[in-house]
Amino acid sequence: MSDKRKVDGNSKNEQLEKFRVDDQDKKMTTNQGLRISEDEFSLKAGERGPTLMEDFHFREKITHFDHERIPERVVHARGYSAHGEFELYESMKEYTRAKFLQEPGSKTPVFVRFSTVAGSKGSGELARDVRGFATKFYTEEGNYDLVGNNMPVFFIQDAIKFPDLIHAVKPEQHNEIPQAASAHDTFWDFVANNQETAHMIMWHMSDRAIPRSFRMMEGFGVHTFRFVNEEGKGYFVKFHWKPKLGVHSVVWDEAQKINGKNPDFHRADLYESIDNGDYPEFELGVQIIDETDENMFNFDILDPTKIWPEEDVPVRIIGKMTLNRNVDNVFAENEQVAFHPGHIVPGIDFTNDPLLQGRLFSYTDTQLIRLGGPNFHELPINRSVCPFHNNQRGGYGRQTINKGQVSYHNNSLANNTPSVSSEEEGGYVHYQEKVEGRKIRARSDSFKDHFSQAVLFWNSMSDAERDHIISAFSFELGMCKSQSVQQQAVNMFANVNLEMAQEIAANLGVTLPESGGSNITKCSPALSQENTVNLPDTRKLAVLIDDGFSDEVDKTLKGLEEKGIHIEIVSKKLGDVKGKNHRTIKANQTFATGDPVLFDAVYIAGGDNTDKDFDEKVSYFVKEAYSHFKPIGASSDGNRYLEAINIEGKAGVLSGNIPSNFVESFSEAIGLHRFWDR
Ligand code: HDE
Repeated sequence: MSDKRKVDGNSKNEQLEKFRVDDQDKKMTTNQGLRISEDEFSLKAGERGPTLMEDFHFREKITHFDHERIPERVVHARGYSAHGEFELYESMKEYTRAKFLQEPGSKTPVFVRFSTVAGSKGSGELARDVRGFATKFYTEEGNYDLVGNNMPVFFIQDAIKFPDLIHAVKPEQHNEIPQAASAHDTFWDFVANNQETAHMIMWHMSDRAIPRSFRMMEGFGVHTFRFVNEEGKGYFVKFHWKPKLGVHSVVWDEAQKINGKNPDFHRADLYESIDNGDYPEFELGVQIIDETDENMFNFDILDPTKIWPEEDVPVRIIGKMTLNRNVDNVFAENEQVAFHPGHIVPGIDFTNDPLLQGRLFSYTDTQLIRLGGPNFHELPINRSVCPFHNNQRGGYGRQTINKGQVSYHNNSLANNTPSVSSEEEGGYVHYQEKVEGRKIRARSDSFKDHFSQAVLFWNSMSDAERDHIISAFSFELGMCKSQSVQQQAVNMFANVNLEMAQEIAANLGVTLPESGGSNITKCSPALSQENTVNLPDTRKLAVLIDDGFSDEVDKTLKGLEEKGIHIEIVSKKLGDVKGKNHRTIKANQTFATGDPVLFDAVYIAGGDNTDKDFDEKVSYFVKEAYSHFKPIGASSDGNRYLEAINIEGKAGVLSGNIPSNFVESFSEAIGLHRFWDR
């Protein structure tokens, strides 16, 4: 394989560098390279006369502008990306021949795009929605794309229903309302009339649908894929991404407000973290099932509406992805990147999951319209880091200049090259699964249990998570106008849990279902966010401060910073705030820009002579943070605000009367994220 190149974590960056252009301090030219003498006035016949057709600079500038939009993605339009590297901890040689999974310590460049699904390109990022989590590994054997979501199951079992699902969730046809929301009649009508959605809807109504950060979500390949090893033996495999910071969410009231205060909340969080050197990290886990165990489970392992409970099939952590570089240009990279579950490498193969099979068609097809032709693989972000050679020629925007007269196979004029590779040389060989059957449009009986795992999910939730699910259903269905749709949905979810459905029905004022429920008692602790990793690192703390703050504030802030907490100083105006000891702290937010929903926690530093306006602003800030269950701390000066609104001593509320271990206890509280028992 002489034309293959050794890949390391930086290989893609080196390749992209050849395409990067810095316009700063350069002379302006046309696209043809002609220097331009004037860029403000079009060429006219007389100062007040008509513009002349011969103004090539005007024509080029306007024409390019007129054409600078491309169709947004039909789903996952709103997304944001970053570069990074994947490092393997443990060789997977026993299970797969994929080169990037052989050598512990080896590094592969990656590009990740996170997204919402339903909203258009400019929509708010805190929609209640599934998040896309798509990773492109630039391996020495070609690009491998793991195009997953932040939930491990999907709404439907067969790709032929995807247009129906998406038509139902997108804004309604007649009035294009609502944007980026599933809280409307057509979505819930689809749900109630397509009951395979039950399990995914439980995830969709859970806190997973409103993540605190892209850095704090899990990722899942969803489908069952196949690993194939050097001997040709196959294994079923599911892929997981586990965030080092744990899985955390916001609450719904907060999500709605963030969409107004900062609709770019998630992308800004990702961009700033990488910019600050707080590189997001995700560990890659695999669940592996031997082919001989295919039928050992009480669900079909090829059904994409089912998980393999982690307690039954453990997740083996095999490597870590670190996102360490922001994009240089969002259009060139985030918009033009083309993912495809069919971008595969030797050692990884598909299964007969009918959802996966359909995706294998859709992703190339969609790039043809979105990126304007068959040469999208030549765009810098999509290029593999190993060379590509074949007999494909022409098409819009072709960049490769293929030399020679031959563009067909077999040939004698070019020694029958480019030549195919044997399996030993790295040629992709499809797994020789034995298949036989009649042509039939039907679903296997093994795919027909839609509720058992929805029940498993419900059983695994903490009390707070259950409350949130009931509130989410009540909100979403409450936004529906059709009482029939509301009733159908409530009746459907009585199959998951009768009390849950009755509570939702009561909130909606529809008839309470009388029967339902399930006798399944199994639960999977791994599904609850209550059992996730809790760390204070990179959490954002708002410090509310005014002139005359006390010495203890300095010490506290220093201590919290050492714990990895990010501090923003919020005051009445920007600039210097003076402390008692003549020390100053710079306010970088005001009460107008720094809303409580944009922070993870609040610290009331206070001041020695605060006015009514400051007191009111602090009081609003603290009440809001309290209602969103966030940790709140106060200095000795700040205590009076806690007293005034009667929250002193409540869970997650720490007063400065215990300064000796305040930093320790407060940073621990910040790590705990939310205090539900208030
Ligand atoms: Fe996608 N999906 N999808 N999807 N999907 C697209 O491809 C499709 C599905 C996912 O950041 C589109 O390039 C069908 C499951 C992500 O660029 C499109 C079906 C999962 C992204 C498409 C599914 C996903 C997409 C739109 C039913 C999780 C964003 C733009 C069989 C495993 C990738 C594009 C990015 C994007 C089709 C179901 C994840 C139209 C037909 C299941 C993360 O091709």
